[in-house]
Amino acid sequence: SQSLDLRLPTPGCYADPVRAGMDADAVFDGMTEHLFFTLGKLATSASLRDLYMALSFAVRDRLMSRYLTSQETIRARPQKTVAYLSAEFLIGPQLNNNLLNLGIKKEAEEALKRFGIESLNEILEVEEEPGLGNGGLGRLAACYMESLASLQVPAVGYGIRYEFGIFNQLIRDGWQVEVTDKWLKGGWPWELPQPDEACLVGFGGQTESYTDDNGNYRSRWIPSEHAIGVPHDVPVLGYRVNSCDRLRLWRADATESFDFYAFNIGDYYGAVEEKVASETLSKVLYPNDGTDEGRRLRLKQQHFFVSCSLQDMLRSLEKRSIAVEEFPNHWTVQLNDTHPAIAVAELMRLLIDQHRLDWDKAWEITNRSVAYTNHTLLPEALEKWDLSLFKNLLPRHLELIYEINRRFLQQVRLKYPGNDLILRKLSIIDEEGGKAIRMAHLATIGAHHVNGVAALHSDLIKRQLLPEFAQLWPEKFTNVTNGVTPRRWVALANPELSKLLDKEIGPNWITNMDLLLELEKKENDSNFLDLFASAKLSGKRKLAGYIHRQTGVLVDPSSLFDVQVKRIHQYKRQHLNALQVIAQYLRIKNGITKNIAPRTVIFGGKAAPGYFMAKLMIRFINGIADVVNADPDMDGLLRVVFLPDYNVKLGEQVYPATDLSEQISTAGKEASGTGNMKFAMNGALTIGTLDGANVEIRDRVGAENFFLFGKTESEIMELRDQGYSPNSFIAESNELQETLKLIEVGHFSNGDSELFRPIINILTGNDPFFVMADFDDYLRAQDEVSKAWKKSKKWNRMALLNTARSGFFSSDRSIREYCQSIWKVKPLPVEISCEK
Ligand code: TH1
Repeated sequence: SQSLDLRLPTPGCYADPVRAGMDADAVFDGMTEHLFFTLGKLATSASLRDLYMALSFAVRDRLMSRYLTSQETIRARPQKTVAYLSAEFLIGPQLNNNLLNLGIKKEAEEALKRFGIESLNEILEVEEEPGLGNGGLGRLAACYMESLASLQVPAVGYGIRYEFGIFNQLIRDGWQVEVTDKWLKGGWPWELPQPDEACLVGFGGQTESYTDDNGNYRSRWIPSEHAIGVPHDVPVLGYRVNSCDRLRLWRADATESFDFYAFNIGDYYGAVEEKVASETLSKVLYPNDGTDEGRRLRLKQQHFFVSCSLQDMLRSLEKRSIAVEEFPNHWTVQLNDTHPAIAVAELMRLLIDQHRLDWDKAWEITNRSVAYTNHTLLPEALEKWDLSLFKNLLPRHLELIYEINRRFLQQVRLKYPGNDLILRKLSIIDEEGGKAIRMAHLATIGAHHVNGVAALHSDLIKRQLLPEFAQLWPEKFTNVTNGVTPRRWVALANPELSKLLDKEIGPNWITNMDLLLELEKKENDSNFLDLFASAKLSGKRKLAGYIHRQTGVLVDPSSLFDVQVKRIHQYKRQHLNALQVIAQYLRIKNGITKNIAPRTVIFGGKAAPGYFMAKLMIRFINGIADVVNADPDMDGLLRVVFLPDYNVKLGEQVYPATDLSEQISTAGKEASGTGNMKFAMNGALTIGTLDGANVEIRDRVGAENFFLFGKTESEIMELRDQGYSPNSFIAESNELQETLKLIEVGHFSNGDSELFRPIINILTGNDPFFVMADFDDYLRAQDEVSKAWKKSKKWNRMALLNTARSGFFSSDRSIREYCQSIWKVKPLPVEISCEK
């Protein structure tokens, strides 16, 4: 073994300096080697894509010593690791982020020059982003992984390697068209498949009872089918640290043994079918953001990745000969919404059926390990599984859930004797209508902490969503306000602003966003305000170019860029914004232009393919855009743009270019929002309701630097309880009447008065999201915006104060809070001994 050791790198030094040097020469050599040996290309005939691949492999090589040393450090040091379980990780493009966090952007640019590439952007352009998430929930998971690594906290993100992520969106004749997202075509250089760490997962079949060797009654599960989960690992490097955590995404494979059996009995096609069925498991992401479809394949996906992940955690203990009873000291398992909530039952099953623990011990371990984050109060988003479907797919889990529920309700009975109503309200089983499993109840009972994602939201969880649970376990409920990573959303997305910040306050803001407060001193410094504004203008010029290339619309970078980018949903009220645009259009048509600021109103976002109203809202916005942009009366005053295919990459262009951030959801409906934070950091002012994290953004940046409008959550509730009638609000507003009239006569649909009828009907019918109730106040706030825009120095000061006071919304702060109050984990610095 002595001679073998000599051939291995020394511990803490896995870097081969020849292959992984950090200077431009080494990066160039790495690229040349990868072109030749990995890609089979000559440098002379390499395409942009070849160069992207070569640079990515070269950068990946340079992560490897940090990645392997980090994994080895975590393995060797008995310290708690975070397991972040999420059905979505919307990680975005990887190359630029890894260059930034490694600190070799300049070197890469230098190396590219030798291939005749003048700008790194040319290469970044060709990167496919993995769309493994719908929106905020998936992006939050990605920001949290980046912050965990940057804070040097040992962590694994566990999820699914969907073969097809969120669809690509085309706009045809104003309608959304969905196109499959083939992100893996041509190979994705950032993943490391680990087939030797595959896990087996069962589905279906039945349970049977038996007596074990000690004479105890037990249940065992005989699944009728299996799938294999193959981990595909993505290194997640922290910012300028050695810590490199792991995102472990499971791909579903068919099981070989079943194939063999079928071959022997001659059922070749049957075998292939089962293989196809199990590979379907990780085939596609469900494109619903905040609506639950209750589909069997979705539950299968959830159990698949949760089971693989828990087996992986248990195996990590076994490998180190750590007793399974120690699980809570080594793993803290965070459930990102209820999508992985089956973990409560699956961990119990693994502990009881496979590791032979008794119920009480298994429950103690489960409860000490698991915590649950709720991300929505919308009833249509709360996961409920039809009991017969659940039993059919996971019969053993159903038995365990019944027992969890029985013991829990026993406890409740002791506390509230004779109160059957409260039992019905708290039960995991929903008995109303067809019986169903309420996943939020399972998660809440199984977890040691339940948190919401903004102060208001966490409060509403206690008051409205789970009041009986909050009364039973007040200490369990807490808040961790969301955050976003300043590395991607400022340092990488906004190089102009970053340069200015570096110059003014030094580079440490990137890891300590509270330092931005020093900018407050500059609020009256005209020189500095001009520099701040020109950084913004440069972002707007770039976006204007992109808009022209994508949509053919010419927009004026000196106009107010008024932006709403997020999933299209009625509760987010893109139609409220659209109505406001029509009102402005009418004013201009009527020659009332005195108080109007020149605006470019920009929309972007995808609608769930089955969500008719959301898709119609996209058509509606495009109908308005067509009319407005073709009307010479609007020149220099109003432009409307719908940006197709909004995703992480496009977000990186949009946030730095925005003056006004639209955060206009019905109060009480948006749990937090995270786009709102990205805008504020980049110096946009917010027009918004008192909803989600808007409340805290306004508190931090100052009410005078925020355009507030709309009914509060309690006013909305009151209105609803009184029997809300939108028509009473319409009756009081001439502008609203004129606006609705113009839509009804088909002004934005080539004279077709039917096309947008469903929008009119819903707004004048029961208007579930109180658009009519908030319209006038919204218009008033928009007038305030226009007025403020015209005093450009004042605007720039307000914008600067938004950036200066946005530090709280760094995901570093959120992650520190999770670490201290929920996970009880500490950083574990990683040492690399052989690098300079
Ligand atoms: C979002 C919330 O709507 C948003 O307010 C919040 O900022 C974000 O999560 C992060 O906390 C949600 N996304 C989903 C997606 C699905 C189901 C529920 C939610 S809640 C699929």
